[in-house]
Amino acid sequence: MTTEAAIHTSVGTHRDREIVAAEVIVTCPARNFVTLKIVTRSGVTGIGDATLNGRELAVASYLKDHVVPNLIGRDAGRIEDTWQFFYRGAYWRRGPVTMTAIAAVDVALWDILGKMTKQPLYQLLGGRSREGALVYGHANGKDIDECSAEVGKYVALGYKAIRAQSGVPGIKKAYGISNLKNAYEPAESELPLETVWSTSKYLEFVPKLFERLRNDHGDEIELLHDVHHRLTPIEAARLGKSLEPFHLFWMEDSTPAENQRSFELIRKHTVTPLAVGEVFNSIWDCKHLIENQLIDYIRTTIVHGGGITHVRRLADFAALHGVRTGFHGATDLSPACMGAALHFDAWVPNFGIQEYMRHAPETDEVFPHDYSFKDGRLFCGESPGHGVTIDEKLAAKYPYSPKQLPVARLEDGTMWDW
Ligand code: GCO
Ligand code: MG
Repeated sequence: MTTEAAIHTSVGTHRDREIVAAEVIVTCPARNFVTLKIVTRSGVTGIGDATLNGRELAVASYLKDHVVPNLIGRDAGRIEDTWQFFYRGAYWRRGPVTMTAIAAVDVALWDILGKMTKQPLYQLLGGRSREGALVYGHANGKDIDECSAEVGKYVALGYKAIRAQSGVPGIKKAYGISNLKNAYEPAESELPLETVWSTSKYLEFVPKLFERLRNDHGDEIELLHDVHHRLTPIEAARLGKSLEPFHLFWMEDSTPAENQRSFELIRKHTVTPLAVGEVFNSIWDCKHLIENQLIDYIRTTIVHGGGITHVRRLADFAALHGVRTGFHGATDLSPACMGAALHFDAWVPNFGIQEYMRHAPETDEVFPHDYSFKDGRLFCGESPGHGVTIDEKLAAKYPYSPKQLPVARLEDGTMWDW
């Protein structure tokens, strides 16, 4: 027996593990999703989410044209080496398209490893640190009354943590407010919808919203809010300070974070906990934020952060600095990402919270999964791998539908951050 064979007997021989096919599946069951499916010679399949909202086909092309040809013939068991090949081996590194494509490969390979070893993914990561992951749902309303009523609905459903977004008087289409009844899907149109933003109106309004929510729903429920990159650092500092009496679980993405140092200023002025990072793709996007303890929660999740292999490094680095995870979990991340994220959440020692925006029934049908919700928590299942599959026949019935995210302008027409 060669050394190679001896080391890997529990997951078959090198020949069994050889990748013989990799397929990119684009489907639109209520919204667009890109999925990578990898198949080994022994017939084990794994899937990974590769969805980048509004830029789906860019990732599909990156995968088809540049990744898949490099996968065929590779050993599916060499997850780390494959990650390094696509990241370190590439001259053009990082960025959302590349890191989403790498994530899809990585998650599909972890899924395969789970199936080959007959272990749920959390077990491969080191076993459970908790049974279920605390999640937060989305209460969105066109005004304070409606938003408070929505918070009430989530409380009744058993949620312990709720993100609250409300329409702002004088702003026609504020972030987070939907025309749809049960979901918020910002990518509504083929070309970006132009929205108008007013910082002064928003800053006046938000403390009133949270004062009312605390009055209506008490102090126990965790409340969160997403600023969605609209403020300058000093404005974010002001908002954080004015929200202190309502003790939010977090204030999210209060300012764009290309300049990580801008959080030094916010941090100086407020003790409202800060969350950031759903648009980050690697440790390098948040290294300064984390090592200087400028944030409390890191939101970069599996699908946009290079997969489990890289996000695990990010989470370990965050743990050294007292930063906890709070993964992005909007509906534009597929159930395949949610499945992997929930196994990660079950294991990661410095877990904080998991976002949970429920998918449409059509999405759930195309991606059968074994995770479930109970008493404000999501529980990953016990099936081998990450527990999410794709029904390819059904997926084929929902062709891609081009949609882009909106843009924002100030009232004088100046382009702003959406
Ligand atoms: C969140 C996000 C989403 C994003 C969407 C963009 O916190 O859930 O900010 O609402 O806007 O995921 O693709
Ligand atoms: Mg957000």
